[in-house]
Amino acid sequence: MTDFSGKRGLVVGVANKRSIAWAIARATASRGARLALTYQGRFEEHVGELAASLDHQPLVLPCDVAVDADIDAVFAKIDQEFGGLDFLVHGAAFAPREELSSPFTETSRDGFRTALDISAYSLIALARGAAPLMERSGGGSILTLTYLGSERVFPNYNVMGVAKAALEASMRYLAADLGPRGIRVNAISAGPVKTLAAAGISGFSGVLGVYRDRAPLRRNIETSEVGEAGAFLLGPAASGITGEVLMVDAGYHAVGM
Ligand code: NAD
Ligand code: 0WE
Repeated sequence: MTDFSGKRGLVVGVANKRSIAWAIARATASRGARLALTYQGRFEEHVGELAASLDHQPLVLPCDVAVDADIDAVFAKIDQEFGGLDFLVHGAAFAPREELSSPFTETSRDGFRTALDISAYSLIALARGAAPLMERSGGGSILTLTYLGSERVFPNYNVMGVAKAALEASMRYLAADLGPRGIRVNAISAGPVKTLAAAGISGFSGVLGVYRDRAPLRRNIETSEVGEAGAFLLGPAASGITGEVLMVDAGYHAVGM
């Protein structure tokens, strides 16, 4: 089992205990990592309570990933408190609600901009902030969360599918750019999980049911399984892996019918 003692990580995208980013935070913190958790304004209380439940008390910082000054402040604080950074988990995604229920052809310019800004560009901005701290620490590992809707059409996933395609391409370009500095960049493509982000999707139980019926493992995944795979990609066992999308979806992606 990977040891994260002495490792410092930043986790972006925890809203509550069901968040996939929280599962990755737990998997690394339970192996000794010291964490900084960021929250989006309205989740301050929830994230503060979760943070208090970890072994090593994490830094808890506000960060709206659409705001460059927020991102700058996060890395300034991490530099000051940790003096470096070993890993980054990116789990922020958002598209305006109406974009996930209207016909795709009705995607608005503003909805497209928001979805791509929050869900894809934010990885680039966070990687840029993290890179100098990681380089100073002798390298690092960056992990983002994606979904199969980047490659295949799922009803109503719409502009989020486009944003995830941009996110995965950004992940590969970052891997190429940061690899020479010892920084790896990867993604986990998770199967559907009933998180807060999913609760806002009408027909989500239907998606869970289709996966349960058709996935090779004949079940849905647990967030803890994404946590374990995340700890693998973030840790030394994955030292030769970068620019990769690891499917953690009970095998659903492999099936044609
Ligand atoms: P979640 O709601 O727990 O997490 C989404 C996070 O995005 C929240 O913490 C929210 O605060 C954050 N966020 C949104 N806008 C933000 C902003 N402007 N600034 C900062 N943070 C912002 O849901 P989740 O399912 O754990 O989602 C985490 C990631 O996993 C997302 O990238 C999502 O696309 C991906 N994913 C989810 C599923 C699923 O079925 N739940 C499947 C595959 C991939
Ligand atoms: O990435 C996601 C969903 C992300 C998301 C969710 C919301 C709901 C609330 C982004 N923006 C918003 N905006 C809101 O207002 N997933 C991978 C989960 C998901 O969403 C689907 C899925 C799956 C899986 C939508 C349709 C079909 C499948």
